Amino acid sequence: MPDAKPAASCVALKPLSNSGEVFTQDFERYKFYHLGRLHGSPPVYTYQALAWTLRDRLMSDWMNTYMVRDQPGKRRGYYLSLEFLIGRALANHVLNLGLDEVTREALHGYGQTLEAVVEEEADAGLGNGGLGRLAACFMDSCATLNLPVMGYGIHYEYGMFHQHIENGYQIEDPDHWLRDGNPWEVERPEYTCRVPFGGHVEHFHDKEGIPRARWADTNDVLAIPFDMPISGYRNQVVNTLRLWKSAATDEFNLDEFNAGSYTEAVQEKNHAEHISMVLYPNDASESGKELRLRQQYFLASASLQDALRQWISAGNSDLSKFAEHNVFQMNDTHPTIAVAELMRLLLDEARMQWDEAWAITSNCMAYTNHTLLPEALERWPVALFERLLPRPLEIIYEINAHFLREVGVKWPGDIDRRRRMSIIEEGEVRQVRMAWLAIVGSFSVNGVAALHSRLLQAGLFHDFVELWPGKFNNKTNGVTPRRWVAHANPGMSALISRQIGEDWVADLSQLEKLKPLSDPKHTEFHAEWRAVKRANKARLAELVEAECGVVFNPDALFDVQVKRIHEYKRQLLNVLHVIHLYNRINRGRLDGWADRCVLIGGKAAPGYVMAKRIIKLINSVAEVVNSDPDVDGRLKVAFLPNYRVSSMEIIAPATDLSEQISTAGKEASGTGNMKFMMNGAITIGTYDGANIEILEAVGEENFFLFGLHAEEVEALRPQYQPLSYVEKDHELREVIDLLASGHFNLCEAGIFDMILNTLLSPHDPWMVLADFRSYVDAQERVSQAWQDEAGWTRMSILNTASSGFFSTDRTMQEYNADIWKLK
Ligand code: 26Q
Repeated sequence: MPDAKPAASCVALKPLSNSGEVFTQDFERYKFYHLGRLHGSPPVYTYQALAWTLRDRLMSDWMNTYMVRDQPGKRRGYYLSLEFLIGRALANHVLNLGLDEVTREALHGYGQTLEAVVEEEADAGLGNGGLGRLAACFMDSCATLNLPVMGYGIHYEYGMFHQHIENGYQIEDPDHWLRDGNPWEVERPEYTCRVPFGGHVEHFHDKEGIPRARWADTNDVLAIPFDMPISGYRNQVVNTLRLWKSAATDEFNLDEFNAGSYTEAVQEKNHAEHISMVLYPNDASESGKELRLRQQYFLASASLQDALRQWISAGNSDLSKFAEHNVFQMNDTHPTIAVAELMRLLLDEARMQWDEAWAITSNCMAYTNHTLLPEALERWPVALFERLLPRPLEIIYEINAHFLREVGVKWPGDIDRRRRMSIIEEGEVRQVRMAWLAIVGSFSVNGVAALHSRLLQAGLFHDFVELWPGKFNNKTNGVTPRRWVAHANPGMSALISRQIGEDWVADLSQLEKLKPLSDPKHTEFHAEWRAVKRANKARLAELVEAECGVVFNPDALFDVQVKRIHEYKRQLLNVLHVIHLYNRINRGRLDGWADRCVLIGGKAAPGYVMAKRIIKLINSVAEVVNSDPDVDGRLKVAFLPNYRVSSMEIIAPATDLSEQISTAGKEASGTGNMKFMMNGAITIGTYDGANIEILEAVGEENFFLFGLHAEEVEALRPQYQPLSYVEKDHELREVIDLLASGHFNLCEAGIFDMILNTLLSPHDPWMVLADFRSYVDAQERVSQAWQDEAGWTRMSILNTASSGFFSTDRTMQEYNADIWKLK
């Protein structure tokens, strides 16, 4: 395939005019002359015309950024991820380009607001949760910091499913986010790659007598790239997120075709197109699914081929220098087949020798781990690998043989250690341990918060730390302040900018300057801070009423837990507290009461029965509480359906209390916790993940800490007796009794037995009841603190002011300083 000429020789593209007049003209040309829509047409066409108008304005910066990057000898980074949870793009580009006024002006003539038009864009939900959203925040910060980083992912036809609630139960609907087209993406068929699958391996000696392998009779799939622009904040940088779509080759199976089996021959085409059809909606490893392994290899192979092509097309001839100029950051183990794939490309295609290929591979791969749960560590059956990826499997065996030799030299005769560290797990079903492959093949391995990295190094990865202590490091997560403050919270942003100027948007540490204003003597600032929060709460209340039919009072405490539904995240603990509050109302124990609106949202993996039942419980409790006249507005409970990026943009700015209540040692980091903090919410949380760093940044007096610490959890586990807490604590007993009485499931007997049984089981891995008392006490401190308006406002301001560390700008600077070393 002919390559586009190295862009270095091109002339810089001239930017289009951003004058109001030209912008409006262009917008009208798209709306009327391109889309053929008149006044009064559905608003989605206004969105499309506006998106095209903006994309044109990104194009010159995009091309120019590309040209600057595409020079020989420049070092580049690639972020490999099966997920990019981007959300909407329009308002983000408007903010980054500084085109707010111009955009509003263009819309004004048509009686439409930017706020309304923005709602027409579908969320690009190409991710499950934290890990996928982190990748999107990283891309944003890399562009803002002018770091030459390209994202590689999959162009899923269907993103994260839509969730709706029927009779309290989660129902999943497909998310066809591309239905109305995607105005941002640019298809680049000229960079199509071929990805091999199946077949078998033939061994031979080449002309120099060197043993070589040929992967033969493969069923190839085409990978077609779709590029999404990633704009930096007001810096003329536009990076690229390249998403691969699978397609069949035009080579029909001729035998079948000639035998008259036209449909069978075409079926293969179908098979190929399935690879990029749908995102797997699990946020924990669900091993053994063939299509998922296909997706992983598809992404790894296409991206590496593309990076090698870029390297050569930029004018570099000597592959031996590849690792000096290229680095791949692997987002969890999902793309780590890349280690074997780069070896294959260097050995079989570039005809390198093993040692040289290994030196390159192991010097340009880096791996980020996002979980401590051993059951979530990816393992693939060797038999599946053998059938799908016979050549990469051979290479993995070879990598393992070299590696185990090294282990043998360091610990001669230590058979048990060899068994533990082997990339191949022996047993009834032999399996490839993807995390071990990632560690062995990478020069850097990091966790995502201080505690998480420490626990990884002391536990799961300990053998490897002993072998290569220098490889392991921590990179505490962050979130982008552009989306999560500047865009999501315009009221607070304007207030902050009036006090300290606008520079905080690209340098969040400047929020520190707000600290003096937290003193209640700044009555005016305090009042404005509260007014902004009040308005944001009114906006969320509208959403909750529209979506759930529940009326929230903006003057009550907004107590929010939004995240994937998972037992370790302990939405159940939250529900137990709600039931406890309900009991207090019914028994008239209203001393020190604070009115609360409890909002819970999140998706359950479709196959995760317990998570789905927890959703049902939340809805059932909400129904009972909200319809009980004795509650009389003191307590409201709602489950917000279809929680996604765009809902968090409304939720975070409106939250008073951020629920981060995982069993200590189980949440690797959390990132929702950071979005809430930036927006002035106060955290009620366990000593887990990045909560710890949040607490250290803001101070213990501005954080509601409760619960066992990670070491205490593990020490208690062998003798955990949940019934003993029920016996000792009459308020807990009241809660359990009410739940067991069937009060919340009068028409559906027994549906919550599975929940009661795990809560009361000594084997409950999440030890919910162990933290009940401590949680309820912390919630009581919350209620007291809420009633001191000035004190609460002070805490709120201090949370925002202390959140600078949690910008992904800082995270990306650390990745770059310690791992990537890009200019
Ligand atoms: C694996 C195999 C097959 C199918 C699905 C998966 C899969 C998909 C997604 C496994 C895990 C995930 C996502 C994990 C995740 O989101 N982890 C979160 O990462 C955040 C960013 O680092 C952390 O803040 C959270 O603590 C962590 O739970």
